[in-house]
Amino acid sequence: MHGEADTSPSDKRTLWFVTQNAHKYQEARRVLDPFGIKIRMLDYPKTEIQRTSLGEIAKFAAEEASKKHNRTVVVEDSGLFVRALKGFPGPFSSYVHVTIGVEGLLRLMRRQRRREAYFQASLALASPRNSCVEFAGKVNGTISHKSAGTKGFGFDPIFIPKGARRTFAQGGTEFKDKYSHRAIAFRKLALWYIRTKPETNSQV
Ligand code: ITT
Repeated sequence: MHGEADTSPSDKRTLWFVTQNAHKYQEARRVLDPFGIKIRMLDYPKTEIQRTSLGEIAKFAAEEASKKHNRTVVVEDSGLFVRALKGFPGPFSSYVHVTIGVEGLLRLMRRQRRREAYFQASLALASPRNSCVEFAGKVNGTISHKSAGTKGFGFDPIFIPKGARRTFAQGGTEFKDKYSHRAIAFRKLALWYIRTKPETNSQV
């Protein structure tokens, strides 16, 4: 599963999601589809400034990418914030996943009885002419004691959303879309988009 072919910037009826993470893209697409909003993947590395605020990281990257590609783009920055680790890995989640991974995080949590954590997603929608619009989504939950499940990506095998008994990786797509930080943020974007652009699929 990889990025769809890039097309010309003159494709004005599309929101372009700048991401190299095909899972993120598929999740966004599933949420936006019922709203009739078309999204495509722009498989290009976003610039990640060193900040602790996911919103600031997403905004900077979106504004830069919209100018560079001369089109309306969406950027998402997300992360897992673990209470017992004082919010770690937070904005460093991608790096931590690639380095110590799920098992490494479980090791850091070995003696912790308090296992609360949350995922957050910050979205920034930018176009070359208009100012940036931001949306956020958050899901509270706990870190499991063992990795469980094979679906999804990243820290899905160790995150149990509040009110559920399964990890995101055990639950699969419908379960993920019901609870996830990303689904919440993209639903907010969709409602804004429809309200602001009654004729969906028109350019932002
Ligand atoms: P792009 O920057 O190309 O969009 P990325 O995966 O590097 O892709 P981020 O920089 O926003 O995206 O990193 C967020 C990391 O947080 C991600 O790589 C996962 O390790 C973790 N993460 C975020 N959302 C997640 C989710 O829904 N399920 C599991 N892990 C998630």
